[in-house]
Amino acid sequence: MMSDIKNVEYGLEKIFKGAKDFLPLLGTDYVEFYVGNAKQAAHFYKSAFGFQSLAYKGLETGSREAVSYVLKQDKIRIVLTTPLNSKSKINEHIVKHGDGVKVVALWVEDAKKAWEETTSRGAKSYLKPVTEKDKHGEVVRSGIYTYGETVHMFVERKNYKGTFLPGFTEWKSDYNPEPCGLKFIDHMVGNVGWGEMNTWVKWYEDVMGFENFLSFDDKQIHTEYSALMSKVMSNGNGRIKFPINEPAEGKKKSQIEEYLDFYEGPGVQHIAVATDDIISTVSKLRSRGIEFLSTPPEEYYRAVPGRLEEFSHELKEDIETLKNLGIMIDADEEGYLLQIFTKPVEDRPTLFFEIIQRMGARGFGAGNFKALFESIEREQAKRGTL
Ligand code: TYF
Ligand code: FE
Repeated sequence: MMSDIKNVEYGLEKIFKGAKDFLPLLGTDYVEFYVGNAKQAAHFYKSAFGFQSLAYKGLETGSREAVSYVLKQDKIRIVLTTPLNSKSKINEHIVKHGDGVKVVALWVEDAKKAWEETTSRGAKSYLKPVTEKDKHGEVVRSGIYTYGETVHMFVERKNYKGTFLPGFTEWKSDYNPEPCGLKFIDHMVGNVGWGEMNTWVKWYEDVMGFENFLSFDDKQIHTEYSALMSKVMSNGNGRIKFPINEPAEGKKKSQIEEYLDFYEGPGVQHIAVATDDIISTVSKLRSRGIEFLSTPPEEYYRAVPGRLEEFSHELKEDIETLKNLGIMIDADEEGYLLQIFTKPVEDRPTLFFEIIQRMGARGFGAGNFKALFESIEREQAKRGTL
C-alpha cells in the first residue's frame, strides 16, 4: 500500500500561470456549526479542544431567533449556533443532519465582487451582499451554497475593528482553559454522494476558480473491505484546500456511505487543524478527554523508518512517543507529516477532526490511508455499519 503512492502528482504547479484569480481568498474566516445546544457545545470546545471565548450574540444582545458563541484559538474561529424557538429554519438543519458544519466562511477583500463572480458562474445564492455596521465599522458579507446544505460565506472586514461581526458582543468569561496549540485550519473535507465527486470538482473549478491539486482513486484508497475516491481542490494561493470524497464500491460499506446515511446527505466530513507541536497538542487533547481512532498496529510503526529513509528525511520526533500517542507519519519527496484523527465528535458518526503537523510535506497522508481506514472500519464494525 505505502509504495503504491510514493510519486504523487501535484496539480498546483499549473495553477494560474498568468491568469488572474477572479476570487482572491485571504484565508478561512470562520466555521459555523449548527448545534442542538450551543452553550454546552461551547463548553466542550473550550475544555476539550482549548478554544477561548471571543464573542456572543443571544437574547441579551437583542437576538431573539438564535444564539451564537464564537470561540478562537490562534487563527481559528468557530461559531456555535442554536435556535431559540421552533420556528427558526436552523431547526430543520439540525433535525436532518444532527450537529454539523453549516458555514465555511472565507475571508475576502470584496464580498460583493466574490458573490457576483461566483453566482454569475452558476453558484446558487444563499445571501445577497449585505453591509452590517456598528460603532467599530462595517462588514460586508455574502454567501453561496456548495455541496448539500453547506454554505460558503464571503466576509469582507477591511473596514472593521470590532471583535467578530456587528451584532456580536465581546464574550469575557472567567473560565479560560489553556489552549492546545491548534493554529489554523489546514483543510476541510466534504463528503458527496455516489458519482458526484467530479461534479463538485468541476464546480470548484468553474465557480470558485480552484484547481485539482491531488487525486486519489479507489485503487489507492481501499482496504480489504471498502473504498473511496478523493480529489483535493485548492485555491490559487494554496491557503484554502478542500478535498472532496465520494464512496466507491467495496465488499462492505464505505465510511463515506456511513457518513452520508447519518448526515442524511453531503456535508463536511473533517476539519484538519494544524499544530507546530503535535506531541504536545495530542497529549493535551487526550488528557482532556478527546477520543482518537485506535492506534495503528505494531507493523505500521516498524515500516515508518524505511518510509522516511526512502525520501532521506530525518524524523525529529521520538518514534516511541508518536507510537504511544497513536500519531501517524507519512513522507514524500518534499518532507514528512504527522497526523491523527479523532472519533466523530457527535453521536451520529459524522464530523470528526484531524490534527496535522507538516514537516515540509504538502500531501494528505496517502501512505497512512490503509492504517487509517482500517481503524475507521474497526469503529464501523462496533456501530454495526460496516
Ligand atoms: O484529508 C485527507 O485526505 C486525509 C485522509 O475519509 C482522509 O486526512 C481521507 C478520507 C477520509 C478520511 C481521511
Ligand atoms: Fe485530512
